[in-house]
Amino acid sequence: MVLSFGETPLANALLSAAQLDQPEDRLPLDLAFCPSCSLLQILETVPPERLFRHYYYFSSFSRTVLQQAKQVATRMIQTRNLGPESFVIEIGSNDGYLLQYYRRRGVPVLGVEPAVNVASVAEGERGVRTLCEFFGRELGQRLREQGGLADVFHANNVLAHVADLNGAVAGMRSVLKENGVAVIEVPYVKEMLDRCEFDTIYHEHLCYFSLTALDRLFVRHGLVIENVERLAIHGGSLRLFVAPEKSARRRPEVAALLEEEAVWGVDRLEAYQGFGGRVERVKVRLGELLRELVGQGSRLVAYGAAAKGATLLNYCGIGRDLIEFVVDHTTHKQGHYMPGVHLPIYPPGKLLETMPDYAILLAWNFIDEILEQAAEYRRRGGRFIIPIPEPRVLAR
Ligand code: DWN
Repeated sequence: MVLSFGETPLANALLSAAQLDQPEDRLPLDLAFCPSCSLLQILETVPPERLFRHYYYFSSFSRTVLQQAKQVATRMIQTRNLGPESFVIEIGSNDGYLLQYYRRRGVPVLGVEPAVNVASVAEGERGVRTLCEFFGRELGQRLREQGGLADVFHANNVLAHVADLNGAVAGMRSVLKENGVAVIEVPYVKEMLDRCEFDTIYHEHLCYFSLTALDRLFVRHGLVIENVERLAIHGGSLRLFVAPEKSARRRPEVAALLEEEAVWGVDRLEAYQGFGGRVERVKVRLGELLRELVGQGSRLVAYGAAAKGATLLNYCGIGRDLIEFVVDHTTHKQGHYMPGVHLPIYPPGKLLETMPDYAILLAWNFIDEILEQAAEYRRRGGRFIIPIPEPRVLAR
């Protein structure tokens, strides 16, 4: 055990007004390290049907995400010389935020997205053919039998959500062409530890990956990580290029990062044991800061009804005694309430309407994009509070 959050509500289980006075499920959220496979993981597996069949997270609500998606699609089209004869699959394809860029260039695509409400946006608004299913060994085999082998297979911020990791990776191997490549993005555990990003821990995220743990996972299924890149997105991520072992050509960057991980002790419990203490210090310091401001008569709100925001607010005990409401530009979230703390979610316009003194930035991973959008709020004297790694009030 590395850190226990106790029993917490599901981070994306936003509530309607009618649900506020009904009992709310809380489940154990405990972070543990496995010494045999070097995987940091939570101990509770919530059935995926419950977490992902109806989903409030739409990737296209972030310009940063869209920019990065367009960039990688353009790069893969060029470097793999993709065209009308090619085929690109994405699992966790969400609202078509990535596959739309392949489709616009005439490359046949297939999305796999279990959330019914999100898959319908991909199909309805972006014309991206989407299977509304969970991806795994069985679907991978079925797609192979149907002849749909992929030149490129994307999985962005998906693997951490998959309970049957081995089944998903076996499925990936099934649908990849022999000279195909899987491009996989995952939040990087080293960034989470170093920047104390404890709010990214919630029931959807079963695993917190290192390259070492992923290397062991892929090798088990005849896949080789041939390249790895560090990305800034989502608080620091890895982008892996994974190919069937026969065609894979491993670049030195992979060995270099594996070596770096061995140096900091990725496969030893000691590397993770200090994390809990640092999280506790952030929790105390953030509570002190917010209470001090409210004690001075300041009014506080939150910005970004992010899943990570639910972990932060609930674990730090930050509720309506300190925060009046949350603003978020995801239309599907507006009018709902944050799980556990029951903070109402309004459109960002509410900020200027009410001009609270401070806004705690729950979606800190999009700080540039959000500060730009909130320029008028800041011009009028509103100030942002950045909660991690060290709670601080942003200078005007
Ligand atoms: O892995 C996951 C990541 C990729 O996305 C999923 N498990 C769920 C989700 O996590 P999250 O909800 O913490 O993600 P975000 O994208 O960091 O949440 C940002 C929130 O802020 C969204 O609700 C949208 C909102 N937002 C906004 O109001 N204005 C975002 C931007 C960029 C903005 O300008």
